Amino acid sequence: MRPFTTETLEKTLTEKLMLNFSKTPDEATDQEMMKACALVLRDVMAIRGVETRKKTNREQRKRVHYLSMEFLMGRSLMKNAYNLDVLPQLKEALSNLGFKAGDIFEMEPDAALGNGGLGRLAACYLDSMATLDIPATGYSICYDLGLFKQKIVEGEQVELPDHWKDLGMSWLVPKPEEAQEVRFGGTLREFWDNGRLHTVNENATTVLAVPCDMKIPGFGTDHVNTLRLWEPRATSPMDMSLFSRGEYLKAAEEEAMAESISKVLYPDDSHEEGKSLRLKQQYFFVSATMQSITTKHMAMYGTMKNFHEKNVIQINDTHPALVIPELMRILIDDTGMNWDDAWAITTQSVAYTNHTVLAEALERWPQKLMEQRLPRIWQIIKEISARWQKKVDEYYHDPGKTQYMAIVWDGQVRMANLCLAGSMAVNGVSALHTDILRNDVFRDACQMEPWKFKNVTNGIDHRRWLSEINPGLDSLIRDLAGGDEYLSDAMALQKLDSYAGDKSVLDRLGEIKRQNKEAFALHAKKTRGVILDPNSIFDVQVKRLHEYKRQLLNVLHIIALYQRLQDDPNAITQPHTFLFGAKAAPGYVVAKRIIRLINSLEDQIAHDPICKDKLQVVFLENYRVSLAEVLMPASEVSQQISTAGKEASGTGNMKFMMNGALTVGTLDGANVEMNQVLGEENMFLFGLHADEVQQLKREGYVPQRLYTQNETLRRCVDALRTGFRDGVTYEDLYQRLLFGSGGSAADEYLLLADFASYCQAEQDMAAAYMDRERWNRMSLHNIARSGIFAADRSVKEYADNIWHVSHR
Ligand code: 26V
Repeated sequence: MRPFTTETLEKTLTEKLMLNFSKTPDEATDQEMMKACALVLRDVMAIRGVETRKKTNREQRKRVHYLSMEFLMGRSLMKNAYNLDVLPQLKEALSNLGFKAGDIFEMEPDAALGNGGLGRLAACYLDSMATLDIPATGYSICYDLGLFKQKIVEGEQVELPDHWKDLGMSWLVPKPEEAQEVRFGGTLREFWDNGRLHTVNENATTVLAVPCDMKIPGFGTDHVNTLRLWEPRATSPMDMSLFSRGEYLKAAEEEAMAESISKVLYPDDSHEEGKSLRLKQQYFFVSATMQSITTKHMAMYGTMKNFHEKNVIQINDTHPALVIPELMRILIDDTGMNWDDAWAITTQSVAYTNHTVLAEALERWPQKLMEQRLPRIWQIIKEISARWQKKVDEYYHDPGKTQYMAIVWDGQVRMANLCLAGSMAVNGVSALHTDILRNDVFRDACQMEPWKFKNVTNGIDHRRWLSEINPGLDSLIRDLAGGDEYLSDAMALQKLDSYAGDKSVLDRLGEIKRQNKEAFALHAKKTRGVILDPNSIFDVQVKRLHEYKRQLLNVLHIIALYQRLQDDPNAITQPHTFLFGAKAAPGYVVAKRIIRLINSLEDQIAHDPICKDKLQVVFLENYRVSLAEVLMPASEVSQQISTAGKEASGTGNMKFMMNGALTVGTLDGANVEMNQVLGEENMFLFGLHADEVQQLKREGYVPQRLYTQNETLRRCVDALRTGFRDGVTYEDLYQRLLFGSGGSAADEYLLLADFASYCQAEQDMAAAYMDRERWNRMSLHNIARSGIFAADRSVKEYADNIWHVSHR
């Protein structure tokens, strides 16, 4: 049911402004109006949230608890208005009150509580879970600072703090009455009572965890779920005895210590560092969450014996893996259960999703740190580890396997192995990735317990990533594919396929893209002062900067094009704009050098008259959800060029496809499944396959050989040494490609091996682009077949195959 008409919305907004800011609409600022909008929608969601909870309780439904260190939510105003079915009414009401809807939406800061794909996936799944009427709650940390803001200063990345809460707080409701106490450190005391050994954690430092809830409305339903973000507080706001003794600073210390836990989101998603504060973050949110869940369960059922029948704990990578020992602790210490019963319940409640096979991102914690910070948890992990080791040993009788699968080994706690032991399900995020987990990374565990291993290919919120951000395309789809059916059934997009021969439809599709490109060009001019040419191909690579994602391969190809232009100014007939957006982890030196290089190349090309109207490179500063929302609809080429076997899935690839961009890509992650639905003729594939990559590495890969043999390749790799007009040279990157550096092999990610094939794919793509009708037809097929990548499909698979919860 639509909660407002334009008129009632106008009236309610006016009242909100009055009550909260003592202003009439003509006095209110855009900021105040943005907050008023949030408050008004929040009220509706609050009421529906209560109804949802009551209904779930009444029906005693099983609940999903989605634990993630990251939820990359982006903005919420347009999204919530859309899902509550009042977006047009809101736009009109704002306009009637003298505001521009676009300006109001722009006021909202992104809630950037995530690094990249893993965090954005969690946000998309929240939307689908609510839409499918699944009783689900997301849990994370209410970071003060989200992912850093990126500035480019003299070609280099500079990180600035992201104070998102100043305005972003509007959606959050603190629930101090549901606070939990989390205990760190202290000592253990054991005693016998009633024939049972009891353990108590004494002299621990306690931190209060206060929930801040954000409501998540579904689309086409009144169902409203919750995202619960925990905020730490010192247990006593200030130690008054210290205070009265005049030790003011010491008193403030405890408070500062507690609150440091949620100060900042870790901005490195590539290298595990074993930092103590991150472990604190993990246990803080995991313990608060498990206590909150179990308390509610007990209140409702009065027993923990049926916990696994009424709850499922989904963990987003290993970051929340401490739920396993924490649930054991609660069951044993707080409810007096024996080990075996507690273990049976735990291992039927927890499900683990793996999101990477990169060894350097695998979480390991020093045993010492665990022991000191979480003594009781450490004790339980030791016991889990010993029992798991025994089981593995009895199954394999192979010391090599026992070591490989060990949870505690060599002074370290290996979180992935803890998850394998303690979960009922383990899933990869694309068919290829799951294959690699089954046959390689988790091979031994999979042989022992094959039923645990599942695949759920990732998906995206197609309402946000298509309908909401690309109104032109949305209206074309409504005209061709049965109105708004596709919003709740993304497979309805397939109906577009039957218009492949309809010239007028193809022209209209081309025209929509053209308009979106112009809109993006305007945006780029306003925000960055760069002039883009809408007649050129918009060829885009936006994602975190990682060597395995191979932004450097893209750069090498652009250098090759540039050098070709030097030799023959007429070599390029089709103007080409290469757009990049990427944040590098602040400590990832090589990634930052690649950003520097892209900026050098941008500058070089911009200042070379030969390139005018032919070639342009643009590095888009501060790539984030809200920038992706204007960029995706305008993109024509999607660069998905990771070394095969390295990208678990990719989800940007799906956003591009849904908006009609064509993919230049390797057979990696979800590109493989994309290729299955599209056929070779609707994308531009290149490069080694995952098994070929492995084989080449086994045989001994010698990039220098390719460098010597391929003249084009040699010339552009050499350009790294000489550098560009800004005087910056890239000897370090040259060395890394040809000889290796910093402990990594020469050309670790096989850029040189895939170079020739990549250039060919780019050439094929540019040729296809010249035939507008053919291109638009390919684009139409991409949109038509993207339905499978809707998050609704993924979430249904989780619900049916892993969670066993009912859904719409
Ligand atoms: C790892 C680490 C390790 C160091 C500490 C901080 C930190 C934060 C995040 C991560 C996660 C890395 C894994 C990840 O983001 N994987 C991506 O997951 C996407 C969703 O499944 C998938 O599409 C991408 O291919 C995959 O790279």
